[in-house]
Amino acid sequence: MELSDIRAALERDEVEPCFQPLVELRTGRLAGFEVLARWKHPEHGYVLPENFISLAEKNGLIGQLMQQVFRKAFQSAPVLPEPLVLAVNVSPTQLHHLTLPGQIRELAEEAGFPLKRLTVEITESALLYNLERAQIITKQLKAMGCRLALDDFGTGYSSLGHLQALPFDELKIDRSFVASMTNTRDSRKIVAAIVGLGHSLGCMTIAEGVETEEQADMLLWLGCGFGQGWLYGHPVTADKIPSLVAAPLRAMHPGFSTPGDGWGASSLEALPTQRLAQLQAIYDGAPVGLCFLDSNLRYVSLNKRLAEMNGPSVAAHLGKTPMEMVPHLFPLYEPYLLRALQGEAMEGVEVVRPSPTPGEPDRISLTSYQPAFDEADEVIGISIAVVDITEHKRTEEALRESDEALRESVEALRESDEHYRHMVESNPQALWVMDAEGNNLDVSSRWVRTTGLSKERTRHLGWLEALHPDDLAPTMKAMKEALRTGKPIDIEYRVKSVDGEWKWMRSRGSPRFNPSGEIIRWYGSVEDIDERKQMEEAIGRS
Ligand code: G
Ligand code: G
Ligand code: MN
Repeated sequence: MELSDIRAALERDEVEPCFQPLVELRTGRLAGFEVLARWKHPEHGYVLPENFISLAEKNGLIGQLMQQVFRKAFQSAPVLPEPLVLAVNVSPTQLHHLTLPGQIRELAEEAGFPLKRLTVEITESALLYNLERAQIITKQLKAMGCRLALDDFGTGYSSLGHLQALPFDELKIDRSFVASMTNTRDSRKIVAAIVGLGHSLGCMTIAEGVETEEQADMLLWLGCGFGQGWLYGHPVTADKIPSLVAAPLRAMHPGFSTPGDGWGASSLEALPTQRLAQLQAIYDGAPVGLCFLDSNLRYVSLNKRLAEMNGPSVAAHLGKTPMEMVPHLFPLYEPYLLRALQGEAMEGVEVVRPSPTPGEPDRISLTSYQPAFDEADEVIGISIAVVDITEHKRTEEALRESDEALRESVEALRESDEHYRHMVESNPQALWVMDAEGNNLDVSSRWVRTTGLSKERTRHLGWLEALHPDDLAPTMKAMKEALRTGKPIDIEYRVKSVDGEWKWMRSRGSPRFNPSGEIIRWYGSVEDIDERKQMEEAIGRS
């Protein structure tokens, strides 16, 4: 292109605006258009700005070019309903002319386009020549009601000083980052950082060059507000605006783009809407009441569980304060809320609150308060988790009670056991227990004292050791008979006592049966009948 060509183009009024949609990522709503200059060449068709803008800039024709583009753009105002905006580009060289704001105002007012719906895009390089003058001009633009956007952010100097020095409302993320974001971790990080920067400065973020659904998903996930690019539409001439404005909302996510290899490292990483759905499910399904209060103690979000605890619906809480929602409980919570607002985290705060149903016992809950901080370490809100531990407390109490009862009965048992033992030991008869096969299981200590045979030696058939050899066979016979028939035992035999004498004893016992009639145990006693025997013998002799 020659200088004469561009001059001729301007004279013939061949430079025109094209309009590219700006779209809100979360909703797909059309927010406005960026105005991009095109030279409608009689032979070459539409010529792109890269081929004529810098030439116009170098030759002092940019002002004239701007007038031609802006005037035509503003004339589209009638087909551009509220609140759609127009974003226009001004070249770095124009930011030196203190007349720029006045020119823009004149052009807009002439066409009846409201300045508050105009965004002026400035590239960072424009600020390098003369920051002071740029400050004056941008201040004026702001005073006129225009919004200011920093264009192609990330490619130029990206000086934070510029961001601070000029009153930007929007950051436009350069399309080079958007293009590589889905494949390159670093680009993704840069985009995330710019979005974060935008959030903390209170600037809207607009991603340029959005071409795929995958990019849009990721941008949304990173928190970027707006997008611009071929995915939403190429720059079009003014006559196409009405159909774009009338088009139905872009579905937020018309079918998920298949996550490519570039989408995170793990296939488990879900897409933003799925992620949100998952988080929401966790939030609502938690067996814990959860909410977030902003620094004015208004409910920003809460889960169903907490709404149930408080009574009113989730929606009824939003924007309200605990003082309004649970006035009777607020005095209990207030001290903790105030401390959390001071930045203190508290856990395990036990609160007793009256039951929502009258007549029911008090509810007991454990509450934790976690302050949320912004980048400047200021508390921006409080995250609260509430667990109802009433049932837990009740079972704990019941457990303690039953524990006590158990201890008491054990005590009683032990006592009765002692009574029993005492009874057994003081009994003049020796007591024994035997199984169904005739094995001795236990004897009282009187047997041990009488025979000198320990309990261990007495066990099984050990007791036979104490018997007089002559009495062994008849005793065994009688025992066998009793075991077979289940009839009571009643036998007499001599045992060798500790002092070496033979003593007559009488052993008697009876079986115990289980419910099906089988013998499970024999219980019996051995009685010293020696004196009686001797008397009988004496009588018999006399
Ligand atoms: O759409 P595209 O190829 O049209 O834009 C190329 C570059 O030209 C972009 O950086 C854009 O900011 C710039 N540009 C487009 N239209 C104008 C305009 O009207 N004035 C100025 N100064 N720059 C423009
Ligand atoms: O003002 P700025 O430099 O942002 O101008 C936008 C430029 O980006 C224009 O050249 C425009 O045609 C171009 N553009 C707009 N959308 C896309 C896109 O989705 N992909 C690519 N590669 N370029 C785009
Ligand atoms: Mn731009």
